[in-house]
Amino acid sequence: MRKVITFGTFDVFHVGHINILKRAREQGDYLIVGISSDQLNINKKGRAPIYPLSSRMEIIQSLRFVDEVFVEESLEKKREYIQQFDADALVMGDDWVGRFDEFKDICDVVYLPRTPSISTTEIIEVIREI
Ligand code: C2G
Repeated sequence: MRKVITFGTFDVFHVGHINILKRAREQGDYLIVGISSDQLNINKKGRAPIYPLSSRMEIIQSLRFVDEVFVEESLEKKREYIQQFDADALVMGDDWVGRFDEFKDICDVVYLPRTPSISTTEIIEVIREI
């Protein structure tokens, strides 16, 4: 069985998230998703997520092409998570291209094209202007 791991905040869930998770699952037989903790999102983006971790986890865990979810506490722990879950491939959107090449010694590293014209940041901005 080929295990795939991916990471993200998946805040204000949208079709771009669906697309990356579906395609990540197609890279193998079992998809594990590391979901950024609220504090990690504050560190990464300078603000708390709109949806708390528990809601983001519930949404992702409910998808038929996701097999397992866990909390991503730190960006620095990727190697540890890949090994802990025995992942054969790490999949990320191509906004992260090159950033995880250091893990090619323990698994395949695959960057998939992002879905154009949609992002959580843009959704928040549109709502703000209403
Ligand atoms: N994504 C996508 N298309 C979009 C928006 C997002 O393919 N239009 C992908 C991103 O490339 C990423 C995943 O969806 O692979 C999750 O995106 P975010 O929630 O924005 O994740 P991020 O906060 O960048 O966290 O350790 C890595 C980080 O935790 C990734």
